Amino acid sequence: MTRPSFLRRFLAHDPARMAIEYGEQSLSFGQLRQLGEGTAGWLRAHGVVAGDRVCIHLDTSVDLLAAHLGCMALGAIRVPLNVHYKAIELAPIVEDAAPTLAISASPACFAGVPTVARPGLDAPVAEWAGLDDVTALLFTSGTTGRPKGAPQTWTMWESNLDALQARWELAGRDVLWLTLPLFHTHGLVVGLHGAWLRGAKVVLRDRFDPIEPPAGVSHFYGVPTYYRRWLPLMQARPELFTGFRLLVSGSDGLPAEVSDAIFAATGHRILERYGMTETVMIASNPGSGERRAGSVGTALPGTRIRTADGEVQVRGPGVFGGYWPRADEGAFTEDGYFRTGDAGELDGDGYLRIVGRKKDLIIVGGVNISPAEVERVLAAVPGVADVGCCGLYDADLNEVVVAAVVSDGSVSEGVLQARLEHAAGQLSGLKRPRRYAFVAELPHNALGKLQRGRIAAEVGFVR
Ligand code: MLC
Ligand code: AMP
Repeated sequence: MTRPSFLRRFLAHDPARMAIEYGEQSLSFGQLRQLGEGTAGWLRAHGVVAGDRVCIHLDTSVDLLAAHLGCMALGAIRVPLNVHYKAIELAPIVEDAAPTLAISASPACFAGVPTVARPGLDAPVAEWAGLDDVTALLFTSGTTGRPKGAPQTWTMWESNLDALQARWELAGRDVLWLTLPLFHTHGLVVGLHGAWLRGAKVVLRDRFDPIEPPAGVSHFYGVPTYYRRWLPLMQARPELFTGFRLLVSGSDGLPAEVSDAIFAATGHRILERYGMTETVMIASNPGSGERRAGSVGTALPGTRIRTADGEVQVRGPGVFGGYWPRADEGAFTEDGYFRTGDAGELDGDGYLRIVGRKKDLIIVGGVNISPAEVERVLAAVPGVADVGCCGLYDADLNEVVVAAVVSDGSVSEGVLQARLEHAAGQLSGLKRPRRYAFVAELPHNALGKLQRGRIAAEVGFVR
């Protein structure tokens, strides 16, 4: 049986080697293996077979690890879901994922799908899966407002993580302090699976707080908001950060002033890298060598980057094969490059700078938000004639969502705002507009398409 090379390498780690520390609990690689085999037996007893999809809707916990490991051992496709999402945000994802089983404490979000609150153990499977195929289905915000499924294969992850880890000069002895959520590429793939590939220990925490790092950790990956929040402690007590060998930022641009302030306080130059759910990691600064603030570095080995009409386009072994279950015809160029929708500039040395977005996307605290999804919820509010959302600079979250609203005049602005806030309560916190502006009209082009890039300036949102 051909087992995915990633899995073979994971299973070959010394069983006695420490893999996970989570609060008082610790698990060696051998214990992870046992947990995977027993959970796979439990999944099998719940009717799951290789190739089925299983929604994992759990907070960071040993249960979440068990659910992933069980799917890995059985060869089921994991569909990790954002625990902050509310029912209307999960509905289209669950519909597309068509899972055999959901592991979630909120069965109401999974109508018609057998749902169990937590995974259990059963007679262990004897063999780990032999599929070298899709191992996870990650949903990412589509610019249309409907999330899109991006199938992830073992080979995509392995080739990409090998290239990334060589660039970062990572080793098995590293200890990663992982506080990112485990349902996005950053925490799940680069963080957790990156460590599982090379046999590194992960000290896991269920959320980031700008606190003193635990003793013995050497690596940390975060979104810019984490570094913004950590900066005051770094400035007050830089000695707490001397144990780190590498601090990485990604998922959104790290402002140069934050990077420079951290460098001045601690001597660490934060390593910036750039990636996407559809591509895993695309470009990175080096572990040693020149890290340029404001740049996301050069293409990873094996990956090709180009810019066309200012858009970053990418080809390489980490790039997925297409969305599922609905292909997006425009996702790739005719010659096979994936269109990222990010605006970038490459300099003569191949260093890439992300200078903006050509796609309608707002990134709040490292979380991608489709303005169209928010607008659809707000447009249904009685009294709204037109509505448009855009991102506005925020000194904590990098960007927040704001909404410009045209009233139909049937109620006062005060009543309309209260209705809008109530409706936005159907969405998870980061999607809810921070401000509303009532305007006479919104910018549309000749074809009637909303010009979101012009909203902030036209409605007088001050950056
Ligand atoms: C928090 N909320 C979220 C959320 N995190 N909503 C959607 N998605 C998330 N990930 C909501 C909560 O439910 C809550 O809503 C409100 O926001 C405030 O919650 P909080 O926990 O108090 O928020 P805060 O501490 O401010 O959290 C913000 C944050 C966190 C930035 C610390 O969002 C975070 O850890 N972000 C990291 C995201 C990430 O991993 N991105 C990687 C994407 S992969 P309510 O209803 O209770 O008010 C990618 C590819 C790549 O981009 O290159 O890496
Ligand atoms: P996601 O779809 O959640 O995987 O997010 C991918 C998007 O995050 C990219 O298309 C970029 O817009 C953004 N992104 C990721 N890393 C960076 C970075 N280092 N700098 C700027 N934007 C980034």
